[in-house]
Amino acid sequence: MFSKLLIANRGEIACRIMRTARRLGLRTVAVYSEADAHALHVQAADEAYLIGPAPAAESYLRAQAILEVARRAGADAVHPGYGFLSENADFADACAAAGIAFVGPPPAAIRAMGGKSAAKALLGAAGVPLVPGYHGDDQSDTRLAAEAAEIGFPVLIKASAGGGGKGMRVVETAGGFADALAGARREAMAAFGDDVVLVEKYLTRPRHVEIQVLADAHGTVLHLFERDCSIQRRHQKVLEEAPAPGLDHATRRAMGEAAVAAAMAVGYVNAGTCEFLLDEDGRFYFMEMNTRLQVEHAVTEYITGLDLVEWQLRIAAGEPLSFGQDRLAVDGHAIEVRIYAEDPARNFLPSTGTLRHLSLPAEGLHLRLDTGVARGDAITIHYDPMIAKLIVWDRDRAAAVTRLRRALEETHILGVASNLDFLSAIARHPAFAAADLDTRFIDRNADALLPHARPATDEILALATLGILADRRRRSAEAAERSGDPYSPWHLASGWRLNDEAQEHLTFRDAGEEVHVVVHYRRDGSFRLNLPGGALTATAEIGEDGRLDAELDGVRRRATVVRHGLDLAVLTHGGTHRLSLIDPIAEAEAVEAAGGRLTAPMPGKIVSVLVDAGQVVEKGTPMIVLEAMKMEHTVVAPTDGTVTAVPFAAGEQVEEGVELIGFQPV
Ligand code: MV4
Repeated sequence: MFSKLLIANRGEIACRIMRTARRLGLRTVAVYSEADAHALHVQAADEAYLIGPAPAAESYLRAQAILEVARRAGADAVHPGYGFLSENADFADACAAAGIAFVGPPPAAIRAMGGKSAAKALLGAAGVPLVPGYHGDDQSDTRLAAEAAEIGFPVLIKASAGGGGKGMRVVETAGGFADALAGARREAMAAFGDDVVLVEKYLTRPRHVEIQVLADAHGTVLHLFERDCSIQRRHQKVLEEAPAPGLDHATRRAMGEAAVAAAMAVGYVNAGTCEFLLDEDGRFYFMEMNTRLQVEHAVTEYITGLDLVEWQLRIAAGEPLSFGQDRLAVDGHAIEVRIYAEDPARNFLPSTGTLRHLSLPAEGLHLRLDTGVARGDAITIHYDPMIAKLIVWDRDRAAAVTRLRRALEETHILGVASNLDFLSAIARHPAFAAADLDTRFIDRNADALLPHARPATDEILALATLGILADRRRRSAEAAERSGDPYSPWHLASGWRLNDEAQEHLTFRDAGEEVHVVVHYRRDGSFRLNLPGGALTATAEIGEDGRLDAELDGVRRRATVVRHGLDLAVLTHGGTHRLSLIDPIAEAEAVEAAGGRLTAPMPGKIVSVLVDAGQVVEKGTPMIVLEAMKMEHTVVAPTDGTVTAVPFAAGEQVEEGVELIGFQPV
């Protein structure tokens, strides 16, 4: 076995590989870009080496720089993970030339599987079932048109060098073939510099079912059963599961044997995946082979009990597999979802920002989290916006689906947009529960899965309001503690007013509309909330982490209410609802953040002071509560900055235009 492993990757896969490497007693070497200087994978490694600026082409794709680190560190093996250099045969060759083991397949196998046409020609000869079609060298228009007519419409034109759907064209009739061929060639040339195409019978409702193979260097080739990855969006996998629901034993065995035959035909060694299309009639067809460990390998690990990275390392170190096909069996059901920083409401645009809030469910026998980020980390444009993979396992699919739903309810992310609500909608959808799967699942159920700007319910509005009130009360109590005069009535965030019933008007912007909530403060510390749909009596307490414990007309409710500036997020088991506070003070010209002057826009009385001079505050931190126009207004920090002066105490009158708080933006 190796003694020191360099992981030529980042994020969750690097952390995951290091976890196994450490367990096997290997020392680990990380490489990182400037953007990843504080990343988890750098912290997790025994040694870490900077290899360049953030762009992958200047860091994680720099084969020579990585090999130089391997030499300097004295690594005897390199694991490429997935993506980056993982299917780069030249890099695998360079490792071998440097006397460093490449934890992956032989370069010849990578090259053989690199092009669809050559792969299909090779595997077809080995008896692997292929979609009826043409993948020959004669690329003339007439030959391709004739082959399409022979296959029968609809046909699919695919780029041989392609992947991820680029250069694909569905052709319904002979009349459309010439234009579609020209378009597919143009796109293939632009994307891959290669416009060789193949033509296949178009399967209208296939499932994507792939087989994990594991082959050692001594001629043993096994399959570790299948994964169903049909739930994809624009050829990006969203949810994967093992085993494939409803796959009968005969098909499982036949598909596994086909994958083993494919691996043998290319002299495969190490972990790899054969992708198949499973048609509605139960027939399956080879699509392509991935010569690397896949993102979704964890579901296979769960149902087989194997650590695939461990066996990758052992195989690369020359060890034989210590078990045969007969020792492998499917145990239970596992489902993985990929949590991405992308915004479903903006057509899944990648979302960049800082992970201000990242709460993930507890791991255990039934739940695994592979992540490479922590709260406070930045999600940038430089790399794929993966936040974490959440994997659940149970004895059968129904139980696993239940666990998935619960786990997603307990996952909360703020600071970047995420696809969490989209994943929850899939997990809760009846078609998913019924395993009504095919590669058009998302398209078919888009209306139920994709977000619509749903207005907040009265309950959500109440929770948002109570989050604000309880947080203010908490901060006032802390200020009272600090003031040395804890019993001053001015530290009560009770909305108390002289000769007037204590009340406050809050206006929210929700789903594009203004919504009003009137708060009546009650002497017993409870609140009466007038909401759009009616009134209710409520009490609430909130912790520093935003966890709210509320009672609405006697019914207990838990939520997390997180605020940044005027933006609020109410996180409940039903998902995350975002809305923002419209505060006349915060929105009026009163807050002159540019000059750092926070002045009173009108005469008023200081109700409570929530910060101290010298305190460093984040944007949005409530700093002072002013009563004006018979309403309370909270002045918040307009940017990150430092409180430089607190000229007034609770209870004091202030004239229009006086500076309420000395504030120095960062
Ligand atoms: C197909 C197909 C239907 N019929 N081939 C998508 C990209 C590449 N992996 C191959 N793909 C497909 N090939 C024939 N003859 C449908 C797809 C396809 C697909 C396949 C698997 C998972 C998701 C998909 C989404 C769209 C289309």
